[in-house]
Amino acid sequence: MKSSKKLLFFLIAFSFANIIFSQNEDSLTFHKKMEWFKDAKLGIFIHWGIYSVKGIDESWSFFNEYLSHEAYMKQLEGFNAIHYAPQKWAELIKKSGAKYSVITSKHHDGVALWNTKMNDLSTFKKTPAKQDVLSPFVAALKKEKLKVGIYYSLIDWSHPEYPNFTKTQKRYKTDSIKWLKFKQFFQGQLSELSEQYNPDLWWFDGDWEFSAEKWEAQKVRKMLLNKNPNTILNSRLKGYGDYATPEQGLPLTKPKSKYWELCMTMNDSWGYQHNDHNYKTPYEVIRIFADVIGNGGNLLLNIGPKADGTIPSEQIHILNELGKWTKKHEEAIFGSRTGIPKDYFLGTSTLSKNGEILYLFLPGKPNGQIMLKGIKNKINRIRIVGDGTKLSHKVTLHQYWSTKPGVVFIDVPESVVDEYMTVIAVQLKGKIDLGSRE
Ligand code: FHN
Repeated sequence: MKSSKKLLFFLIAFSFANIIFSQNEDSLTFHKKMEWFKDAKLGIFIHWGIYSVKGIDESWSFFNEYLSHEAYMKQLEGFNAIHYAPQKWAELIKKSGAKYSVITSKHHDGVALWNTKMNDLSTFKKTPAKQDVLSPFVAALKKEKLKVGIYYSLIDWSHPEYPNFTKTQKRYKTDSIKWLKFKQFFQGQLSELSEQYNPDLWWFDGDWEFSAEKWEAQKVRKMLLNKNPNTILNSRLKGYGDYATPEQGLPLTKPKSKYWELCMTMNDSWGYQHNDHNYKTPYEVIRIFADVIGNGGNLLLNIGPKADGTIPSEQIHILNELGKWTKKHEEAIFGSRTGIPKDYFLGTSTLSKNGEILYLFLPGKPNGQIMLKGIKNKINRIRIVGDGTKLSHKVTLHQYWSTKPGVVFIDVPESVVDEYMTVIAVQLKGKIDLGSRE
């Protein structure tokens, strides 16, 4: 082959390899960045703002014109945070087993919880709290070695240069000057948050009101990743995010996105609402949490502190009960991976990262033997997680001449059952090998 042809061949081969390598390197870098999030399984969401003063819907109450914007903003006068104890919050979150927390830095009402220099609408400048309540909480999370998530609403229905105001009133339809000024404002706030807090995770909200182009979503992503290439962005940046964020609804099947997080309230409200007593029980929260991790997701469980900075006792109770259960069963939860299809075990399951331990989640009081099908591996041991008790089992419907794996029946004595959810560890010989579904 002539040398010119050799050179051309080499250049084409090199550039092709480079694209593949860089793409692989991009995807390798991306999945490495997501590793802590994939392992974390549990985060605590915090909706804290002036809406806790009256105990009304965050931002939506004036957008939906249940009360005037003026009446809504009067709540600024009641936000005093006199009992705010960020270190105690962080310790409570850590005790729940959560590995990260996401706090509202600014909701759609435009009230910043940090001392933003971009405008005067903040807890620091406009409330009796007279403090930047964000910074001490971020510091407390870092002290507890928890990952920091910052929630930021792209929508700002209070901002004079934001087009939308309430469901029937718009400030303007099209005004390039005003929109340019608003973009400079919100991107300036993001830059402040990025510089001051360098969060591990950005939880955008409100992207639905405009297009990716209008939000300059690609530029925003680039700006944040330039500051910290390892930071993670949720899906609510119009397609420029890293993971899916189903909300207030349990996905019936495993979401398509490799990384996903269900955000959920403990009662029916994001912020503190004294009239909302419809709390999920610890059992219901644990049951939902197990279902989420069995499908490879994270649960972002929300709390809504009061205007004085105290966390409602019902919410503390749920966090404490959840913490007892996650502590006991941590090996089956944190760092686990998606479980096996329901054809093989009719319930929630997870797998250890190396695939050699199958965890079966048994809600409430198991009724009789547990049945497991289609596992080709030899079973070395079956035990109760968090207690070590060995369980007896039998393999039946397995002929020596057949390649069909048998059916495993596991005895679960009453004495080892957990008050919320019992977890069984099935230790396999080698990485799990599922027989065919036929
Ligand atoms: O409009 C908000 C709502 O107030 C709340 O903050 C939730 C939390 O995920 N996000 C938006 C609705 O999807």
